[in-house]
Amino acid sequence: MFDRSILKTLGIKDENFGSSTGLKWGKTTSEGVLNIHSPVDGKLIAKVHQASADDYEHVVKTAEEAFKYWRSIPAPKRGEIVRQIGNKLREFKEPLGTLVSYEMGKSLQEGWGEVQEMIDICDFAVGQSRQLYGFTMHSERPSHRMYDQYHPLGAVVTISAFNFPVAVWSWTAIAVQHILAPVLKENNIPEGVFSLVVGRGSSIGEKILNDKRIPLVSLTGSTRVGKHAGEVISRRLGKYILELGGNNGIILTPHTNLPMAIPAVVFGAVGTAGQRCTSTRRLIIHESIYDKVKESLLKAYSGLKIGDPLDQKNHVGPLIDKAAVKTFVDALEQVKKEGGTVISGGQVLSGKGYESGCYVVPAIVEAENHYPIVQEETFAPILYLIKYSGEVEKAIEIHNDVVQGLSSAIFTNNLLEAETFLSHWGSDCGIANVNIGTSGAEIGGAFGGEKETGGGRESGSDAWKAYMRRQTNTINFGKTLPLAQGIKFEI
Ligand code: UN1
Repeated sequence: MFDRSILKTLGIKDENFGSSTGLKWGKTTSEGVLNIHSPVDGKLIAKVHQASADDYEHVVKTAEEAFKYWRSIPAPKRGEIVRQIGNKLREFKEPLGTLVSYEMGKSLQEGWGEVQEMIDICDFAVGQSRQLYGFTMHSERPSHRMYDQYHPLGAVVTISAFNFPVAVWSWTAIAVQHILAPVLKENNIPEGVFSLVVGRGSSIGEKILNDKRIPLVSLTGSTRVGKHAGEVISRRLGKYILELGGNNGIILTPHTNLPMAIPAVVFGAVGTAGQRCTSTRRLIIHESIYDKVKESLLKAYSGLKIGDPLDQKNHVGPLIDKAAVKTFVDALEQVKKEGGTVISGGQVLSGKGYESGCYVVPAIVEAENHYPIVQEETFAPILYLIKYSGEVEKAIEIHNDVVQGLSSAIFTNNLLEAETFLSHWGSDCGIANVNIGTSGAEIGGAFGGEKETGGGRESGSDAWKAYMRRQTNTINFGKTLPLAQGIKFEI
């Protein structure tokens, strides 16, 4: 049961506006209203009036102005603001995580985990604010010094997806904007430093992609949307970071520690009801352990509790909406046509507790990697079991034989297999793990993937560099003007 007083705690009203520059909100009501229903119980959570083109213009102009102020603040002082934001998120972790769970349908544990991910990123950014290191280089010219610096880039837009409404670094949630407000106020941060626009992709989205005032767009979404965004932004030579679809696989070799692997596979496949970019979709199993793995998974799946994600006894909540349920059902129909066998789950649940029509029983399917549907990312809890024989190289070949390249894993206690998987002829993904699953990455590592996943790294490690403007500086502290490459130019 969702406690509606949480909405009040988070500043969510029955009707909300879709744009904000910090403390101030737009007032547009003419652009259509989004009725936000929970997939948990089908009830209306709140209404959001979409932002207009004028709202967008106002937000970007305000952000441009704010940037002039914000860039003049030393990085560690900017980091101090982020520290305060992290503390505010700590304060609101429970209600915000609960709202994420209710609005999106993921389990309460995962909802809270998502807010924890924001807090971790804040902590990371605070430290980073004192570590914007660049290289120093030796100049070929006498009495010259060279180094690089990282400067603020400008107004950056993050377009985020429904499955991680707050953690995939976004300020796009109305609740988050409200949580930040006191920090902005207490520190006299001008309007425009943290803004929000909720609007239609076809109007506001296109404006962002085409807007020369936005030097960088970081987008999490489908490959279809990402390809379009990449094309449009490239035309204006803007920068983008794309984190798109994954088709993540786990390899189980004969040297797998099964009691450890099975929970990792199940969490990867059914966590967030299979709606993470990092969800486990393909399990590539050595023939010698195939039957045992299949049996263990069937047993584990039969114990899964499906229902209200706010009730902590449940493992699996609803899909985001009925369209997602249809995609799940259609994919299972498709895989059967292509030769696959559904060996567990696949039903759409109805009756008490399932009134929203968004609950499904996670499915296990015996399939082959080359089936067209297996090659696609279906954003739903479907786990394909794929058999391999021979050495680990064969499993890696199957694993890499998809167009996506986000997350991957191998379970093995054999050093040679593990290292082969991580080698340059191993997994071709942005994330490759040994003895842990494909989902639930820590924020410290670079997050993103190769091939049709888009190539971007949206956070972690040195991903910060992409959000900054790099500058090479050469300083002449001599009294003559030697040219590089030994060129002589006398006047
Ligand atoms: C996503 O699904 O878009 O690794 C992001 C994970 C999370 C992030 C997922 N830390 O599963």
